[in-house]
Amino acid sequence: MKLDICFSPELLPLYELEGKVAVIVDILRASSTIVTALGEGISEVYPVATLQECTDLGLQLNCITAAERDGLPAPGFDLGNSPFGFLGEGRPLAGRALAISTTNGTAALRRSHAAAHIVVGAFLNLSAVADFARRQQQDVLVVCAGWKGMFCLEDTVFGGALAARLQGEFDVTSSDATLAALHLWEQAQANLPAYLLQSAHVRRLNSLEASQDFDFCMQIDTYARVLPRWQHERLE
Ligand code: 3SL
Repeated sequence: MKLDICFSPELLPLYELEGKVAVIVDILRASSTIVTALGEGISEVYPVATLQECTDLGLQLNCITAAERDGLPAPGFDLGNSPFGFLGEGRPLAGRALAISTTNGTAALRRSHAAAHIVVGAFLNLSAVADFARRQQQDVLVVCAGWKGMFCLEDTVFGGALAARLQGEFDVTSSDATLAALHLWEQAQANLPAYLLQSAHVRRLNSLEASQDFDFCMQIDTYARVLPRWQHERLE
């Protein structure tokens, strides 16, 4: 089995997804937020591409709606794209469904539909993703959501962390993308927050006063058993 990394959804047409496990990653912040939502008791997540779909689903299902555009909460929805929206004393949103639309993360998910299995990965659930990959015994493609089609450091470092976990069981050396991600992870692992503080999206988040989200998203395995998995047209 092989683990490969697609640095941006724009590169997806170059990859085969059929018969593979696709791991969708948007560390800052969509995949971290979705993992947190399910970890805090949200019953199921409907990732949608457009704001209109998000509004419509909210009405149709009477569910929580969350939406972000350009890093800011989109007006007219219950929540933005912060994992802190799902945290709180007594898990106030537990049992509710969620419709969510974000700039890059949910779009990357929708574009990976041809894969045999689609799961959502973040540092917060690294072990759950690695365990699932081991159980499936199929090739893995890490799909980095990036930023508006461009490379993102934090998503790629996650790919390196997953490759490091699966080294020995998966071929992680035959793709230059995976080799590069492994090298980045080697640099980053001693102090992940310090390393990723230099990334462009952190600067965007800082300027949007969302830097507490950054610290939260850097935690490894806070939700080690939570694996958002695409089934029946939703993540559960
Ligand atoms: O693009 C996305 O999907 C978001 O995760 C970006 S942000 O972190 O909400 O700015």
